Amino acid sequence: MTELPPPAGPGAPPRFPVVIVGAGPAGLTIGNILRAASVDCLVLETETRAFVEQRPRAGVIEEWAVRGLEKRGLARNLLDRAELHSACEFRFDGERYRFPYGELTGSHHFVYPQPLLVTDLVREYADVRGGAIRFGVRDVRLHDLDSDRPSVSYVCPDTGERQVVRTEFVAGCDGARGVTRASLPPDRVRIARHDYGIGWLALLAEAPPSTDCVLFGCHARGFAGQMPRSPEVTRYYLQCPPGDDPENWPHERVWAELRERLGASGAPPLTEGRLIEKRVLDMHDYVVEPLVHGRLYLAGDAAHLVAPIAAKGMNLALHDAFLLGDALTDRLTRGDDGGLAGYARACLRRVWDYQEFSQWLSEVYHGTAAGDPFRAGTTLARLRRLFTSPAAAAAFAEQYLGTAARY
Ligand code: RFL
Repeated sequence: MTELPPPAGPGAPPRFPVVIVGAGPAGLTIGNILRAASVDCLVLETETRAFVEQRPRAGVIEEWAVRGLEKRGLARNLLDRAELHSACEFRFDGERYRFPYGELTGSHHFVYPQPLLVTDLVREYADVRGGAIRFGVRDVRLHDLDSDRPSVSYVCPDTGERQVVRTEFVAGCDGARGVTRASLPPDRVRIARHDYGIGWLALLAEAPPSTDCVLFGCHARGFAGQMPRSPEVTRYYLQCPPGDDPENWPHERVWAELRERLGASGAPPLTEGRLIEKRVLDMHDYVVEPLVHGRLYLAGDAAHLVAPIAAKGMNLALHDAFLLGDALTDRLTRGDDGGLAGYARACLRRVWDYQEFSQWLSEVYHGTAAGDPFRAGTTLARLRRLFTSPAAAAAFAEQYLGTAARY
């Protein structure tokens, strides 16, 4: 890890061409792209390195995103260790329907837990490519974004003193609860929001999965999902009221609901296990437009949140990061502004497409439990169409894998 360069003069603050706020998949990917081009940058992160390397999160990565990481030398461990998924299974009307999306598209999903990817990206950035990173910083603030001499300040965890860093560009990659989005002047941005009015109880069970693929149970009692994580640990989801208390879901109730909602003729029984994580996620989306203000460029969840319904958030974060990392590199090494000028537009086309797919899929998952017989009827028709119409199946597979030729 490189030390901060010495101040430009006695008492002058350090200067980095790019300051990246947030060490998640978006920020670390941008940092790695910049360091590969020998551009200096500083990553500021509020948590510790151990925390970001262990925070449980996503698992499903689309093939184009893996190829993007591979092209930038960031996918060695992922390609060695990730599981490949080429099918999922829907359960509705008491039956099982396997959907072989790999056969339809020739493409598959990679399943590689986000903490492992973050661990790989931190190591490559800090230990291999010599990138500067500060963990545990507090109270990050952005200054003079409208000028060509912006700066970022933070409270140093060691001294308790506020440090100022001069920069040319700020990458806001601090996720859904960060500070960079809040630095946008409210009269210059639009934040489009959607609330599904639905909660998911997210569970991790110490138990092997009951099938090798992802399961979606579309049931009148509510949605249930199973995502295999490893031979020992399985992620489950149960639809619940938004804001529900996880304490309302003791072990027996969880397993009874999972059995009911994922039940189907001929289905192997679920293997019960101790629940090691239990929290309620409220399903909502937002998109910030434009993603740019002065010298601040937002990327990943800081710029747009997509509920984990279709497993798209980290994929979009990586898409932004590839575009922004390359655009900043072009600007700082060749003076080429084209990538930065087109950044927001290029990101948002895929973002809105994925948001639309998440809404569509949400109705598939939750429509039968809406308490409205009309919605239940149209939802079941939508589900059946996936297994009776090759054109509908092909369209679903393309959106599920993000393989459209253009966005
Ligand atoms: P992150 O990963 O939230 O990283 C942001 C980082 O910024 C730090 N931070 C700050 N740093 C400095 N100053 C501040 N003021 C700061 N405030 C925050 C944070 O500590 C953190 O380290 O954002 P990024 O990089 O944009 O990445 C986004 C992804 O993490 C997210 O979209 C995915 O996890 C969403 N998601 C999934 N996406 C997929 O593509 N495939 C999946 O299978 C998938 N499954 C999921 C998911 C999200 C889930 N939850 C937790 C809602 C499953 C779940 C349960």
